[in-house]
Amino acid sequence: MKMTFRWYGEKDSISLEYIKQIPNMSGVVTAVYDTPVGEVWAPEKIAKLKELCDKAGLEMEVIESVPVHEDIKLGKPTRDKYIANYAQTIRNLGKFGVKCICYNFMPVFDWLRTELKHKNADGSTCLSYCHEQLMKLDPHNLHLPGWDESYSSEQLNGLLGEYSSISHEQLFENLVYFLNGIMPACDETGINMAIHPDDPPWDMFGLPRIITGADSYDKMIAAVPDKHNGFTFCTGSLGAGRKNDLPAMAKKYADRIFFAHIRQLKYEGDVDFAEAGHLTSAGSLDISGIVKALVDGGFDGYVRPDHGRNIWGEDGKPGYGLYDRALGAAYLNGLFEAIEKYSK
Ligand code: DNO
Repeated sequence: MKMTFRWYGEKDSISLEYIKQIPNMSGVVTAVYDTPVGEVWAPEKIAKLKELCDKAGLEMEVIESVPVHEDIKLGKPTRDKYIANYAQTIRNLGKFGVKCICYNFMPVFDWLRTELKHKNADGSTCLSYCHEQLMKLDPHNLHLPGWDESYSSEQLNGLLGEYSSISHEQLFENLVYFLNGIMPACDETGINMAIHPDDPPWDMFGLPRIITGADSYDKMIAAVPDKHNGFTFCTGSLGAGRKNDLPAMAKKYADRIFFAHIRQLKYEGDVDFAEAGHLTSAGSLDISGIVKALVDGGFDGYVRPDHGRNIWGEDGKPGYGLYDRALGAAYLNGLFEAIEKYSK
């Protein structure tokens, strides 16, 4: 496994120097943030990012995310142009040593939470989700910091209307069409495509969501068996779905899991949750069991600590401060080291 850390580019308040100081950090997970969704990422922009990483002694082998244009998800006639652009971006990234691309296929919205600074008893804050509160939000006017893309209310209105006729089956077919269109670029460059699960893994505001658990994984592999078609195993996203058996999934799909986002949740009732520190004892997910299952399954991909709390007075980007993610990385390093060494 290679331990990595998400870095939001030069605008990130956390420097590459600090990231490099976290023990065992092999590289960063980053993206070109100033190219509109659907356009080709220019080699010069990728080169600049890579140069910054090189200078800091960090690899840039994972990109999160290359966002997928809504026309592709909607299956519009313009999708072929956007798929060709996506394939070109893959080829451009391949020239700079990128090995894995994380993306998602969630219509319109990326991850959804109802509170970004939920106060914990110990004074720390975290992200949380309350379904009842979510139902009160206006999908026509939503924006969360940390989303790679967000739309004006006018665009949102148009998109929500367009999706009203898209079923789960149709959305899945559009995903397969997209993957078939980009697999040749992956075969050429060796880049692995790692789809991020829907977060949380259920339909939102009537929009279909299709990457929600083991069934979705089976369907995806059956539809596109190419070895470059795989997963970002996000424990927090999948774990919000109470029916998902994460250690079983980690073991079963270990060879298709190219990237693991490992984080903890604390269940509240049957649907709601708050995020928590990474330790197994801090929440409802069996983090050590998941790591053991990955190791047992022969997992050989990238790992990053995922959302952390804001602790020690840090006022970081929600989920993406330095301290708690660094603690998460340290904990995960320890788990992997111990399990790899003693449980074989
Ligand atoms: C949130 C992240 C997601 C993720 C995208 C991948 O913190 O896990 O925004 O980057 O869904 O495309």
